[in-house]
Amino acid sequence: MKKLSVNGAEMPAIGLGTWTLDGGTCTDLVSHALGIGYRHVDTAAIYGNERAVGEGVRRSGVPRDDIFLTTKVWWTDLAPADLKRSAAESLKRLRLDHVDLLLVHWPNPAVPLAETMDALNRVREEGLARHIGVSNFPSQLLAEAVLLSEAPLVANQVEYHPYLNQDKVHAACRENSMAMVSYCPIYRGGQLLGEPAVAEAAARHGKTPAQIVLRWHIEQEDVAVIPRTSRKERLAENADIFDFSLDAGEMTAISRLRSAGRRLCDYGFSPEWDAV
Ligand code: 1BO
Repeated sequence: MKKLSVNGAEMPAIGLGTWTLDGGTCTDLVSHALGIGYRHVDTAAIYGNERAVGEGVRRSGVPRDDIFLTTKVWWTDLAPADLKRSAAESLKRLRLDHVDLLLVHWPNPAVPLAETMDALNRVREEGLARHIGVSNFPSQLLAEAVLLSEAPLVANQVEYHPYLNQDKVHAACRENSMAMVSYCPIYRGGQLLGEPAVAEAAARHGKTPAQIVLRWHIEQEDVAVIPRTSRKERLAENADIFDFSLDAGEMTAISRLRSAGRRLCDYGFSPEWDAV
């Protein structure tokens, strides 16, 4: 499976997103995903499923060192003492001694970014996280976070799919040798998967429309993708995207859909997004 080398981290280009998964279903899916070759799993304190994810990791029997596991600190926990407590509690729920990547889940303008980045670095220094990064950071704020961090940041995880242009965030990630990790990578499925640019590429390659969209992500430099599914059969389908490639015309046709400018995850606490 393709890996991204980003600021000292080796991140598998496809991972299992676990947002909205919980309990036995989550444990089963994580364990099954690892059993069929996934080596990247994404969770967060706010998802409420870290216990189930940790159990899935153990049940899979895959050596811990072979797995790239990400968790995140919620935006209300960015003051230094809260961030350290949140990271320690995540590890306790996961029943692990470290994660591979610890992200600030969303920025919080009420807490000085310098303090948050310092706390994130201390947590890394203490060995609770091998690498650190951010999520939902627009390009300018990402540049500030990079300058404030002693250790290089390895990823900015953002909503990204063919209905949303993230060129500015992607460029900022690339300037800093970071991965851009796409969540909600196939939007809501449905309409996007029926778009002629996607459906026609699917017919040409003998792949499903979802596989075409996931491939569109990983064709882009230093982009990783974390599709979530609650269906086991979809796990194999989502990962079966490494035996074909999209040509420039197909990439352009799908990328043109980004003029739609649709964002699924926008909340009262969201930062000011990059203008397109
Ligand atoms: C509110 C959670 C967004 C994706 O991690």
